Amino acid sequence: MPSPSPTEPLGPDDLATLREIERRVLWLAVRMVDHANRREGGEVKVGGHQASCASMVSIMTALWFAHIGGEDKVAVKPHASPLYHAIKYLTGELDGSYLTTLRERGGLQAYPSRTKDPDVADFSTGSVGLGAVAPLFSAATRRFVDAHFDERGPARFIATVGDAELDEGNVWEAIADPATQGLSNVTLVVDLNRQSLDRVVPDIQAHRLQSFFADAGWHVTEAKYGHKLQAAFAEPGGEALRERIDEMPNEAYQSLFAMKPKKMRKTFLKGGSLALQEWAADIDDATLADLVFNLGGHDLGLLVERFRECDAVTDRPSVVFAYTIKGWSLPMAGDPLNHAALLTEEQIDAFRTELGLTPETEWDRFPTDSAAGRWCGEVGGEINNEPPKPRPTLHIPAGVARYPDTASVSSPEAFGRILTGFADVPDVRPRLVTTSPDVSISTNLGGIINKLGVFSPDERDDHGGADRLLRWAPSPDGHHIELGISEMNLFLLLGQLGLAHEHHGEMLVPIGTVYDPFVLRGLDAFVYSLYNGGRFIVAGTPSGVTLAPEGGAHQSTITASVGMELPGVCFSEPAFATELDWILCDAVRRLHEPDGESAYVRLSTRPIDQTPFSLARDRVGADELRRQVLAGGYRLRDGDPSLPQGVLLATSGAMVPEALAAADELEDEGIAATVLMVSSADRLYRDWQGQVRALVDDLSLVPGAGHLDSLVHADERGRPLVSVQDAASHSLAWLGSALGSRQIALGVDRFGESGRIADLHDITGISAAHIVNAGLVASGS
Ligand SMILES: Cc1ncc(C[n+]2csc(CCOP(=O)(O)OP(=O)(O)O)c2C)c(N)n1
Ligand SMILES: [Mg+2]
Repeated sequence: MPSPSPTEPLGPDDLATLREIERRVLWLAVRMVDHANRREGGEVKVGGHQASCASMVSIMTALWFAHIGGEDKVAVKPHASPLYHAIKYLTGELDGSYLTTLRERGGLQAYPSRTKDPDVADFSTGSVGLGAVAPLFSAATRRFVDAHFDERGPARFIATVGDAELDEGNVWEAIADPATQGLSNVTLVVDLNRQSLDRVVPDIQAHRLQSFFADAGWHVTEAKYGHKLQAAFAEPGGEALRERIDEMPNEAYQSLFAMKPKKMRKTFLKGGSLALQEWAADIDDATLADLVFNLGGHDLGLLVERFRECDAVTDRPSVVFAYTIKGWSLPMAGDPLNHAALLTEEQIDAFRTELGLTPETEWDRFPTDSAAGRWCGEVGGEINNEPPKPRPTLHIPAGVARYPDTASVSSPEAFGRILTGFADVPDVRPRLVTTSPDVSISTNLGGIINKLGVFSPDERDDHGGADRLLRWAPSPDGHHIELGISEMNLFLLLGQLGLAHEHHGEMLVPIGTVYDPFVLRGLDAFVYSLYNGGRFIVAGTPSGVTLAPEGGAHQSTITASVGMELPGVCFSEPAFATELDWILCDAVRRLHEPDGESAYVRLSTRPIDQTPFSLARDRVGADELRRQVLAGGYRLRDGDPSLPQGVLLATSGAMVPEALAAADELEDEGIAATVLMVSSADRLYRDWQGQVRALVDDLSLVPGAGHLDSLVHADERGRPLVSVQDAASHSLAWLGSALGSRQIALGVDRFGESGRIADLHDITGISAAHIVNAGLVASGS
């Protein structure tokens, strides 16, 4: 903070300057939204949230201009993004030309975006509840980085949160998790305006929310009554005023804002105690209104006091419940339907005039020689805006584990072995961090946990029995962060671990595991973390109906499509140990590359005979096979070239045995069957799409041949195709289009149930017999 120092109380002059800045921040934010909605040529409503901005303007002014600095990181409430840009503009960190580009192509994004806004937000926000806890996971990441690398300077992690965001369960999952305990550098500031999108929340039960935080071990404080109200309470008879305000239902209190002072007085006093009437007798209407509306969330001095109080707490995170007014100080204040309301042109003119601005000066910064201008300049200089240094280049071998060529191995088993192999790679070991929502052992993290240990900020005892195979003695040296059963927490943590380089200056290699069906349980956090630019690896294990006895609740089907369709992550579904090894080593390498991305591997507990893979390697050589695996596919079995008729079978992951068995049977019927192994449908699809899109963009280009094409020999071209995957049939159903072949797509398009593998393959139509029949139908036999 520039002036005064963090320990000095704010004097009257400071507060006056801060109030001037607060008013200008609100003006710029409101005018930005107003301008966006009055731009020429708009074909749809542009939108924006002036009331949500007004609600939070005091909190954000107090934070930026009198509290944060240096390395601090803040998540901004989604609908307050114009305030953020207004602040960045006033401090000189954003060029003025952007102010008229809100919600426009190449301009300021509707909601704070790390990756697309020019004044890079620390955290993207938009899906309510996620930004609310992202700083908590960033602080957990900082704690890990500090424990494993040189300790960096202090940093505070702050979330500014709409009160309705606390309806989202992920907030409570996050604060309850042991992995987020004790993070005293975290402060969550709740903008308690008792309004959400559609309504005044009838009974916000702030006290219940506060006790949730307190029960989770947080320091809880309030900015409820402003200094004026507090002074009034202390006067003789003032207690009656407090009683009246406290007892009023939210809706009744909110309705006062729309009233003229005289009517407000009448309504407020009606139903109040005799003592209240007596106390109010000497107070004029305007003063009474000023008092009744003097909430702590708009008292800059009080807010700063609360933030400092939170800083002084050294053993747990803090939350400030700041009582605010949605639409504060604007004509729409407190209106239940103000969420998307916009000021009229006349109201904008009046606001501009109130600030002494004109249409010519309305976008100006403060003069640099004014108190407000100096303060803004100092804040801009104080905040660390350095771009992060490039990620370090990690030297990763092609593979880190070896398997007997003919053994039967499941992909999760291989996964466990490969992870322990990473612990021997010098560039990976110090940066490796594994995490799992209470499924570490069943997802094969036991080996790496034994090798590198469990992380905790302090040394803890291993309470396991002496005969336990697993070493579980948490310490600051450990590399595994165990979470409670919350897939939202898993993906939020992975996302923040995957931003360690940008937020904390040290790159990590985060690897998470989750039962594949429950990827969907954390999907919004998965999307969020990718949208933020986080880089991490996640294994969905085990997956599919091949997990036969476990039944429908644990059998994933649509996750393969989800993995393929999500941007920012490369999805793979390998079957063989070495195939997975190459893919994971490549995935770690892709984490640091400038155009890199995250990775998602879908695994199956079914042991798979490795012989076909060894044969493929012998046919084309290890280097070439690896190139093909990483390009998305390879030939696992060649069809008999002497047969006149043939089909192509394409498969992924655990369906290899059925595909190979069906191929043998089809050849017995006189139909040549080539088996294409799709190691990454995502890579193959992107490659094909890339070719097609380039042509669509530029008709003069000569069509190229993609990797998929290169897998099909000249004499096989045009042959019908049968795809089969232990996942929704749709996920590979595009292959026929890409190859120009007729296709029958087999897959799991219903919920599963318990049984043996053969039963489940039979029930869902993906058995070898189904593949054979599909081959016969496709080839017209
Ligand atoms: C996950 C999600 N669900 C729904 C929405 C739509 N939405 C946008 S704002 C809002 C209410 C926000 O209320 P609050 O957080 O209290 O913010 P404020 O009152 O300050 O505007 C909702 C439901 C969203 N952005 N994200
Ligand atoms: Mg609200």
